[in-house]
Amino acid sequence: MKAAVSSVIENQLQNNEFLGDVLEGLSRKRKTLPCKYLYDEVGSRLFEEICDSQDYYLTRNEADIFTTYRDEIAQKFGPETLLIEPGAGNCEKVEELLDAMDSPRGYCPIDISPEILLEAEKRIKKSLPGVQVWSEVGDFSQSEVWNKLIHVSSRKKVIFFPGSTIGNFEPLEAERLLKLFASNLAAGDGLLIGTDLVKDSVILERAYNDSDHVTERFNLNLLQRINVELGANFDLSLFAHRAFYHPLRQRVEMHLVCLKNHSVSIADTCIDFIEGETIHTENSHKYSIAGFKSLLVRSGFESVCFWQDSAKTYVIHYAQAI
Ligand code: AVJ
Repeated sequence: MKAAVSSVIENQLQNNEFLGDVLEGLSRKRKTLPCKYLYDEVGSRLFEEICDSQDYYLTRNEADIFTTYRDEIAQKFGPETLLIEPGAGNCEKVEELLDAMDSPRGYCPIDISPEILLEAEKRIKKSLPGVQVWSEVGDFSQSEVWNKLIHVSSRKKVIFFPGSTIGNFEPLEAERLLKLFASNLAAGDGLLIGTDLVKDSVILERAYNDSDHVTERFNLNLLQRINVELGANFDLSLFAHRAFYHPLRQRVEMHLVCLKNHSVSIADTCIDFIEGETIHTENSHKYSIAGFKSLLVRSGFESVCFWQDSAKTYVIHYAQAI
């Protein structure tokens, strides 16, 4: 009974934060919504579908790197290393790596979706029964969830941050996040991080406008989520998915374009939308190798080495906390 009551309260607190963030973002002159809210249960599953799509090369090419260099990567870690994965999602990428590691101390996935974490934990315990798993539900960009992990002792820690998730953060935010990672590591602990390379805009734009329109559904699901969880009345047919590369900012921007003047009510607030204006829903920053190395250095790491796929579209960096 007690547990049920406290989970109801927890849900309300989370919804209040969600509502606050949504209203704040939509009351700006240039409307925006935090991209972390794209990844509810439906959104996380749609994102998995994006990763499987032909046009979205990132996941496939990153996986190539892990398949080719897993032993070399695991050797950099050494034995008895604890692997921590912020934003782990379905934890699919880690199995190969854990398998290649010499007596891993364990695995700590962190994610905001408890359903996805639970499923992944079950799968890992089955396929790698020797590996201890400690899952934490929470927002990895906040220090609270990291404090919960402090009790897990280890010889060495490596933070595993694949998938170009760092690209979601604007450069200063990325630096803040990497500093938060560094603050949870001792000198010599590692960071294994994937970044998408700057490249031809045609290839980039195709990756975020896939021909099966999964990215479109993923983007629009954010409005559906606001309808369901916050009782809003967004008409999804009045918004269109738009994603384009911005060369100066070195990022793909994802927006929802309003197709007709109208207003939407969310809780007790009415928000006006004008034809042609957009809600900015996500950024995916692209980095050169040198550009990312200098971000690592600014954030308290020293770059050790990096690996690339055969088509040189994508990079995995290994760095050490100083
Ligand atoms: C999960 C942030 C790496 O930016 O490429 C994919 C998310 N959004 N298609 C990315 C995403 C639309 C993805 N990241």
